[in-house]
Order: sequence, then structure tokens, then C-alpha cells
Amino acid sequence: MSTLKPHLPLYVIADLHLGGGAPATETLFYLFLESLEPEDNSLLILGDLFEVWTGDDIQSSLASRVAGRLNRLSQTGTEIFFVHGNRDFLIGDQFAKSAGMTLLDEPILVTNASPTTGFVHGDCLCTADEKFQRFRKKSRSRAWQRRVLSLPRFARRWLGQFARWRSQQHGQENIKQAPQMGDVTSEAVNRLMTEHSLTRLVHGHTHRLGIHVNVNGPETERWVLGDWHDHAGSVLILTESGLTLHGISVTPEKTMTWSEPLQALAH
Ligand SMILES: [Mn+2]
Repeated sequence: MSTLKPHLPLYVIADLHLGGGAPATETLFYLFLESLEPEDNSLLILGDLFEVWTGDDIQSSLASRVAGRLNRLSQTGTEIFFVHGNRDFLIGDQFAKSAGMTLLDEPILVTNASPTTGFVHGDCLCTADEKFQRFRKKSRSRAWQRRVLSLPRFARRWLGQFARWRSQQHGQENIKQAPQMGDVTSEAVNRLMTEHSLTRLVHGHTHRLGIHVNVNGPETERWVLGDWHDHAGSVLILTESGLTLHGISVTPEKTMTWSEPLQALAH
């Protein structure tokens, strides 16, 4: 758990899955980062920035481009925080330092907003998928991570490809058999919100963009960030008094556009 009082507004993004999709997504990401400078603000990357990550010591042109852009933004005064996703949980101190960002353990509680707002990547809430939860538990242990990171680079590259393939297969099986498997469970949401006395929770991971109200009693909210793909993405903005969720996209002429704030879904 991490308690945070970031400079507001706090911009929040998740599930860019860079390296796994269209080049336009990376272009949109850099335009978005440029739009944040130089301002008194902060940025929280809520996991799955990359499609796959198998160790900070494995160099790629994508990783150095992303580190360079993030670092440039941090130099202009934007604080950058990062929470691991289920694809990039092996991001370590070395990459974080090169990107000028701070790694945080979830849940993140932002206490200088009203009400206090909780943030998680979201995979911890998908408890109907027991197979995934077993892997999550194992792969988040220090011992497992040390073992994997000590493998030679070629073996880790291969493992990364395999994990990507497995994850896609598993996702497709879930969609066929039980679509709710890929979503959060109300039990897990309620447990987390009650444990930390939260009335507002934000997460990504499920790629099911939306604002849900009365999720754990009256006047409780669950905000879900959308994923980024092709030329479009999703951004949440937290100020002292409010929260808004927007779609963003990039035109072929490389200009970025913002959507109006999304409205809450009726329940
Ligand atoms: Mn995820």
C-alpha cells in the first residue's frame, strides 16, 4: 500500500500495452506526455504500460524511447508514479530510474483529494479467474522473480513470448466460457473498498471503460480506465474536488483530441 499526496491535477493512464499493437498508440502516448509539460501536475501509470517485460537488462529501442520521453517530462517538473500491471510486473528500479518515475505498491491512496481515492491496476480484483490468481500469487513473489530474472536473456525473451501467447489464449477461453471471468468481482471490490474505507476506487486492466455508482453502498464509485489501442486511449484526471474520465485520440496529422467527460453508467 502507498499513501500519496501528489501535485494535482493527477493524470492517470493504464493498459497502453506498448509493443503489442499499432505504432499510432506510441505516437499518441508521446503527444499526451508533451501536453502535460510544463505544468504543476503529476502522472500515475496504473500498470501494463508495456505488453511484455522480461527484465530491465533486456534493451529494446521501444524501452529506451519510452524512458527518454518519461524522463523528459519528469525534468519539467511532473512527478511520475508507476504501479505494476500483470504484463510488466518485472519492471524494476533500473528502468524506473531511467524513466524518472517512482515505483509504488498498490493500492495507492490519494489523500489530498476529496474523497480519498484508491487506485489499483485491477487484476487483483478479477477473483473469479482462479487460474490467473494462482499465477499472480506465484509471480509476485520475490523468490519467483529472482529465479526468472536470473535466466539468460534469450530464455526470458522466449518466456515473454510464451506468456503473451498463453495470456491471449486464456483470455479467449474465458470470453467463450464465462465472460464475467475477465471482469472484477463485486466481492473483491467491496473487500478492498471496505478495508481501506474508500468510497471511490479507480482501476484499469479489464479494458471495460466506465463509471459505476453505488458499488459498495450508497455514494460509492468505481471508475474504470479504458485500454489504449490503435489511435485511441483513455485518461482520468483527478483534481481536489473532482474526477473526470476522457477518451483521447490522434489524427493522421498527429494532433491529439480529447473527448468530453464520460457520464456514469446507470445501474
Ligand atoms: Mn492488465
